[in-house]
Amino acid sequence: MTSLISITIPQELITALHEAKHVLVFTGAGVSAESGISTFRDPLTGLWERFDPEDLATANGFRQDKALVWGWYEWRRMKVLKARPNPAHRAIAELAQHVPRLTVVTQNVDDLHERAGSTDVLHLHGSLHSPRCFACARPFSFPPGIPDEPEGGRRLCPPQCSHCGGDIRPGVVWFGENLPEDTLKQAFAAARECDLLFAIGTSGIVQPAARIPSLAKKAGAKLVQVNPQGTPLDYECTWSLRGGAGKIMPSLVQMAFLWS
Ligand code: BJW
Ligand code: ZN
Repeated sequence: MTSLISITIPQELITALHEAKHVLVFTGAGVSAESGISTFRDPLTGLWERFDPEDLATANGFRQDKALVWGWYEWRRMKVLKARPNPAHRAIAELAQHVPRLTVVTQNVDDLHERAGSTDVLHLHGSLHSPRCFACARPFSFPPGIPDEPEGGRRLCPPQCSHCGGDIRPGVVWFGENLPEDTLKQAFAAARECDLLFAIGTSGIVQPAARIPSLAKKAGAKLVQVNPQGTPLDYECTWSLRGGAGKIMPSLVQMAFLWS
């Protein structure tokens, strides 16, 4: 855990955390921002400020220019392989040790939650580390090591499937594609069952993942948002904690469980 930081956490939230039977932690790109991984929509630094999602994050974009898309994802995979979990990822893993049940549902395609010690993480938008064949969907294994890609990526032909010769695609969910059915079902079930939901570092606008906080609220859960900026979730949250997740989450866990 990091050193003690003075952040105001409402006592009612600490009480809700002590009483919670099932905590759902719903994360987005902002939880990895302090590990040096870019978010998508932050002004100036977000990926969609510099890159066009139509070209890079759709199946059509891949069909039109496979080398552009593959090279971009290899650059992003390299960034993640070089990154380390930050205090927010570690505090979430720690929190799981103190509550009866905790489910992590992430929209992120990195593995920083797992590397911080969280288990059974539900990845709604797939993973940079699980590529598969674009034609026959068989999984592909990356060779060991960290690719060395220039900033923004370079054109790079995707590898070929050893079974059918098809092109290998990134294992992420692009716009217009369905989310992994079983994972989505489990995430929606957790939303209906939890009594406290943390929405951490997400703009909360990409569907169907964005339904998760409101599903939880409708089922009676209290919602907490951790984000330096306002989002549409502000209107649904019981508590909105403004600031970076890497400061707020460790403080919260310390106050709730490590000081008593
Ligand atoms: C911090 C911080 C710190 C910063 N601490 N916080 C019109 C209306 C409604 C829906 C649609 C529509 N048009 C199209 C759709 C559907 C579409 C959609 O929702 N689009 C919206 C943009 C409108 N959804 C889909 O297409 C989904 N599929 C689907 O619906 O299938 C059915 C269908 C079939 C056929 C046709 C149409 C539909 C699939 C969505 C897949 C999303 N994929 C991406 C890319 C993944 C691969 C990759 O990584 O490249 O997933 S897009 C991108 O957004 C990525 C993220 O997971 C996702 C969510 O973003 P996230 O995590 O919230 O990041 P940001 O950047 O938005 O926010 C970061 C936040 O962190 C900010 O609030 C910061 O303030 C905060 N922050 N620093 C805490 N230190
Ligand atoms: Zn194949």
